[in-house]
Amino acid sequence: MKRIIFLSLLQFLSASLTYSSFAQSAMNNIPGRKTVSLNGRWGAIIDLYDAGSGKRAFWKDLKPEKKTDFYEYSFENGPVLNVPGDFNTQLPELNYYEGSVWYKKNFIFKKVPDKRVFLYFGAANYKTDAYLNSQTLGSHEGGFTPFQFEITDKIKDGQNSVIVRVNNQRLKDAVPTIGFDWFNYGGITRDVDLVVTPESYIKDYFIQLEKGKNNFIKGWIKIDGTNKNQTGFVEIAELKIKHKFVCDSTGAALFAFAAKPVLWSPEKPKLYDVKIISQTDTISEQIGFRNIDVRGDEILLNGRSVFLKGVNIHEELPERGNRAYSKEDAELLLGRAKELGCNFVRLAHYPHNENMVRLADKLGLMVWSEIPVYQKIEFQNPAAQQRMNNMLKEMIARDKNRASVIIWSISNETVPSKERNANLSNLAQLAKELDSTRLISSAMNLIKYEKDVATIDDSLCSYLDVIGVNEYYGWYKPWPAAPGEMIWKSDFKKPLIMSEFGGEATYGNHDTLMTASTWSEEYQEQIYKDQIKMLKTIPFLRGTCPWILADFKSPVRVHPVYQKGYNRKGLLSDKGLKKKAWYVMKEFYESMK
Ligand code: GCB
Repeated sequence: MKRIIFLSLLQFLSASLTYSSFAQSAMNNIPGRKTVSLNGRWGAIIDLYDAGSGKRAFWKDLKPEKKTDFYEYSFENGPVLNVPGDFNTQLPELNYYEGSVWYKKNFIFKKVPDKRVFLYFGAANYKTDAYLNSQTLGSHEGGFTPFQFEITDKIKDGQNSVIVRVNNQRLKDAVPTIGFDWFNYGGITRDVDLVVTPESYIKDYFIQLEKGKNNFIKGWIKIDGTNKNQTGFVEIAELKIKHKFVCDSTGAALFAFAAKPVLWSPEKPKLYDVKIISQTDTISEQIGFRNIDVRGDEILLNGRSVFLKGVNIHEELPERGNRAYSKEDAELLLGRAKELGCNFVRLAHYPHNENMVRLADKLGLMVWSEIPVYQKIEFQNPAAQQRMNNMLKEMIARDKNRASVIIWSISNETVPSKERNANLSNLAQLAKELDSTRLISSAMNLIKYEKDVATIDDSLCSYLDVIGVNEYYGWYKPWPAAPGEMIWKSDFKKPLIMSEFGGEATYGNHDTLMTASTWSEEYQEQIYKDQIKMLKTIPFLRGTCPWILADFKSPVRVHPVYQKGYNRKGLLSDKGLKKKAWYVMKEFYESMK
């Protein structure tokens, strides 16, 4: 066992290294570190034709000096954008924009001897090139995970300037690829921080109960810097624990000790102050301890069978119609999930901002976290493969200490092929190597029908711990049989989560004709009633996630009367108002108490 964990640790660390050809893999627990926020107002240049990337080199930020000098750009006196925040909803001319935007921020910094400084981005969609004081820092690809650049040698005492180009063009070989059913919000969508650390700092750590044991804590830490051979302690004062660790020459240490924490659960989301103390650094945060496992077709939380009462959520605020990013946004979104009676949320279809999972820890909401391996990914393309792997690593690296996160999802509705199967089995394997404590899942939609029998039919399921199925009976697909009479079969003997179901309704549209074409709340309500009738008959069903909490922007939804650029499958409208189906789902969850 020890060998397996240690191998995984080494694999994890070497994996992080290969990735550093661009940005570095990011340190974890930013809220627990000494930071200087670079959020706020940034000067911007909208660069549709990418003029600034070539000879004109906007990142040099040149100013005319001689009489004959002129430059056809300036970060001063132009548009200003708020960071964090998608750029599309900040300026009318950026509404449907997909291209490059340059950002610039000046800041004053006081250097501290022997400290290292990092420039940390919570996320920027999709491709980022970063520069400090006209020097190249590096690039990052992927819209939903954090990354960092070390700037210790580049940052100056006094005035500094950071310039970033973010490009949100959809690309065939990207992850996600060109087509997806959500709004392609671009820009620096999450926090930007300067992080100041000791020369040798605790870059990363993982701490959780040993799988299957509720009284034994295990983990590892990783120190980065020149002083790697350190000793230190894991301290959980409330449990009277101060456990010593000794790092090896690579800065890695494994630890394990007996402990009897109150277990984290939706009913009692107990969190402990956990402190990691090395000779040169100390970091702390609140962490919950719980065990998540499967036994046959059951999902076990702390050894007891649970049913996941979930809802799908996009990272978009219905009330404001923009990318969500803040603690307050997380409170609004997860508050609605709690109000619906949920103990579980599926954060679709990409890792959401860190406030969401940190709040889920506090609220006792279990989380399904997913990478944007969505539908028609170019699985045969090695570049796309590398992107998927990086995203998985970055998602797990950031959130592995969140008790709320119980499922890593590796994909959504991909089409089986030799390449897909090979890639997804590799991803499942990688996820297990990086984190052996959680469950692996994926949402798929391959079902074989024979009269009233629906059989789960995707070989992908053999790599998963939990099967996710998206089905839209009553909307995209007529009911194969009367809802209460359908028979679900699976050869996999694994738990099933109905990861998507539902239909569209425009808030306030009423009609008793019960036809889909009028987008009525009544028709959507009936879909939910029928779904619940069917769901109740599935013996191996262990969770439900209606699609979706709220109507969300999607440029593929172009019906001029009913959709107007929104996917209308929300239980809430685009203004957060409750549709009839909301009450059906809420009643279902309440009946399960
Ligand atoms: C799906 C997708 C989801 C879509 C949804 C829909 O199967 O997973 O991203 O938004 O259906 O509304 O069609």
